[in-house]
Amino acid sequence: MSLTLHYHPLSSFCWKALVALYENGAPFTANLVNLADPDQRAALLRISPIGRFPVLSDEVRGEVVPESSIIIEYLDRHYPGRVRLIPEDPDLARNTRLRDRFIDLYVHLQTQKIVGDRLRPADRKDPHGVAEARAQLRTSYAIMEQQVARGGWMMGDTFSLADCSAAPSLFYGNKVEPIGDRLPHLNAYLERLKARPSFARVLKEAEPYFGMFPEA
Ligand SMILES: N[C@@H](CCC(=O)N[C@@H](CS)C(=O)NCC(=O)O)C(=O)O
Repeated sequence: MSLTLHYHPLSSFCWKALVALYENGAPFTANLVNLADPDQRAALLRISPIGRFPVLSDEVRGEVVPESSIIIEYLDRHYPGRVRLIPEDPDLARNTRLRDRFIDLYVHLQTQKIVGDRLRPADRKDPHGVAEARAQLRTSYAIMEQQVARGGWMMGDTFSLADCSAAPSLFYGNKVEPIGDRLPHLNAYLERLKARPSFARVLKEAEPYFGMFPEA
């Protein structure tokens, strides 16, 4: 098989790539990387020196593709499948990428900050950074509430890159900073994402690992 996704089933950025792969339908091999294992970490570092996942390797084209958004761009261009995740129209494509950036920077990374803080030793916590991340999440949720008020997907009727980003970001975001009852459109959007077969599959596959998630 040409494509291999190096990933971990609890990693939110890996979920984003997995949603895209399941939407797209391209066959791939999943290589679960345990970063706590020095050999597996070293193997990941050899193909991607930043040492983060997801990373997609493509034997046929001789490419190694890091970064979840870039993996989705790559799939859409070189392995276009059932669902196109980046619109053909250049302006719509730009706006889809803009939403993806917004979600990664202002939801996904803020959530990662809060989760990461839970893993720090008791004397190395960053309460100020966590408070900032929570405030950013609240602001981002309010903006997204407007963006999804009309129903459907992030860019309208068509599922896209922006929904691949939103699914893991909102799922984990809601765990660490609950969306709450005052944002009904965003809650409904998260429920639609969870019911989408690609993301439902990702969640199902992650279930055995949920015990590893650091609760507060
Ligand atoms: N910007 C990257 C972020 C990737 C990332 O932060 N991945 C996390 C898992 S969700 C990771 O590899 N963490 C391992 C570590 O920090 O050692 C992307 O979009 O793929």
